[in-house]
Amino acid sequence: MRKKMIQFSIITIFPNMFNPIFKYGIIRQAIKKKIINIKILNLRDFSINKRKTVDDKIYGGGPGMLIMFLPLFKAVINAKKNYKEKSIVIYLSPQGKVLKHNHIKYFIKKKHLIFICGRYKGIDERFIQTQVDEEWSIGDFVLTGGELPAMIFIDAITRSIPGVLNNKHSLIEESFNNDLLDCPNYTRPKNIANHIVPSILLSGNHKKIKEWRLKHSLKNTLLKRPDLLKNKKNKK
Ligand code: 4GN
Repeated sequence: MRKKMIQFSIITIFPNMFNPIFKYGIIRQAIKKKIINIKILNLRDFSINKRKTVDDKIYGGGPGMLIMFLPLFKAVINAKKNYKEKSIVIYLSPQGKVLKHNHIKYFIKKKHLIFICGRYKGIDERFIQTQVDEEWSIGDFVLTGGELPAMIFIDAITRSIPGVLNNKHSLIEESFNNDLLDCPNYTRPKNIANHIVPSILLSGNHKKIKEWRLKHSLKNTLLKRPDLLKNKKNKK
């Protein structure tokens, strides 16, 4: 069990979008067990004008608005002030490094992750240059905001923290560890319209079951994601 919790801070103009991820399943339990803590900062609280806006027109013209430097800067100072542990400021954007399962072990070592959720056309470049430590992406597509990527980061990191998932083996044998997909899994009943659970899985022979699972993990990977096997070869 880890001694220190991971602190997540999120800077967003839509704080209520995050309510659902606190309330359900593994994340809810991890918060209850004080393995993680999540603090949401409403960027509008750090607005520098009376109308509480945080965006402005883009220099050089063109459609769309940009989030201003100063509200973001003030929000990050506030996020850092609340926790003395070393923090990393992460900007979520399609220009970031694309998250892969093997990056998660890097994040679970961190004490405090501050996620900046962009909206509109993004944020002032000077904030990225001077305040952001790392720019990350969840994949090669564009969303309306960084909120969903922040939730995905928090979900993927939290479930990998030792002590969060009850079953130690579920982390070792799941998809993507060792760059392989999971094998097919079955539960009751044994027979669904003559689709019968493979008999080895009912045999109780653990060695045979392990072999079957590895074989079908390889088969799944070869059929569905052959690119993962190529990665494996290149690494060695
Ligand atoms: C991140 C943010 C996609 C990702 C985003 C991603 C908000 N879309 N692939 N949308 O991780 C331009 C500036 C779009 C803000 C950004």
